[in-house]
Amino acid sequence: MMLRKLLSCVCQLTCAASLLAAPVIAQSATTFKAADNHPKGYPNVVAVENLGKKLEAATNGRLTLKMFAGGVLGDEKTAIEQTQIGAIQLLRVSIGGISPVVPDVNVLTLPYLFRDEAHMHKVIDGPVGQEILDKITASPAKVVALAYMDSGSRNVYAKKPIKTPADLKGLKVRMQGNPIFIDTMNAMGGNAISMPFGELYSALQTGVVDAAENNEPSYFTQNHYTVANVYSRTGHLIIPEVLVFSKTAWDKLEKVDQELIQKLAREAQMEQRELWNQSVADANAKLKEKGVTFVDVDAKPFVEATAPVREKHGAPYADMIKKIQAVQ
Ligand code: BDP
Repeated sequence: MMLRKLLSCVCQLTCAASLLAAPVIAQSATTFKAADNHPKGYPNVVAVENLGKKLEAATNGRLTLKMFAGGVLGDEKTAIEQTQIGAIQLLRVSIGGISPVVPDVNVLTLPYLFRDEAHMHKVIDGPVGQEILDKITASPAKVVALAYMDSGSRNVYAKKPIKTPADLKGLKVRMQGNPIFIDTMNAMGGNAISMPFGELYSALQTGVVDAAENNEPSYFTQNHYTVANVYSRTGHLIIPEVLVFSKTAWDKLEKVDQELIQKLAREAQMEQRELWNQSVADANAKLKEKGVTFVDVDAKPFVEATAPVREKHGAPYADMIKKIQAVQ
């Protein structure tokens, strides 16, 4: 009798202890580090922050996200390396930045590949876009590709209008570090120089480069318009961006959490599109106010000049290019 009482007492204590322990485990929160080289308020940053808020709400604070904006965790190359080793968990990066580690995405970095931005949206929102995300995930790059973000069209900016390839003659033009972009600018008539985004403002200011190219929100938020005030709409590159998760961290997550993050990332892709459109309109208006000159360009001579780049670098992706072109 005594023994039975003693046993039941021990059992009650153990049960009580495990009940006490349970909430402690459930409460142990995980905070993911998110990185972006754009500043707070930029559409991509806002969309990822909102993803974080939804994640926190859906998991009652068990999974949270801390955004490190403005490139504080390093330039894109460094941030990718940090994501690969798991020091950063969620990274928004240009396809131009990730292509050196995942050659398959180079298909999206070819000049004048998309007919226009609407074509690019159809591709990234549909099965071809998903196929490319899956290729990134299946590659040895150690990242899980979750979603795309819009980055509009890239146009050349300099101290003078660029209407034809001859206008680029002798100009040193900063490009992202990718052989396709270097070949593209050289074919367009300029002298391409690659350097990290964060170094570009002072390079323009000191004359290390004469020109660069980017979308309107980047041109505006980085203050590049103050040192190169003519924006010529060459539209040579329409390259989306990707949201990737560190594979090391991903593999440690429960399936249900992976599915939740995946779903929220797709929502972020759609939310960013709205924010992006607004941000392009705002940047255009503010740049006009600041006295920037916008130049409309007939792209035909640039399209023709870059044909050898599409032929050379597009050869390994002939099938994918056909699929992209077939998207209406
Ligand atoms: C911007 C991209 C950013 C790139 C930058 C660049 O959003 O990720 O780092 O261009 O030119 O449009 O490097």
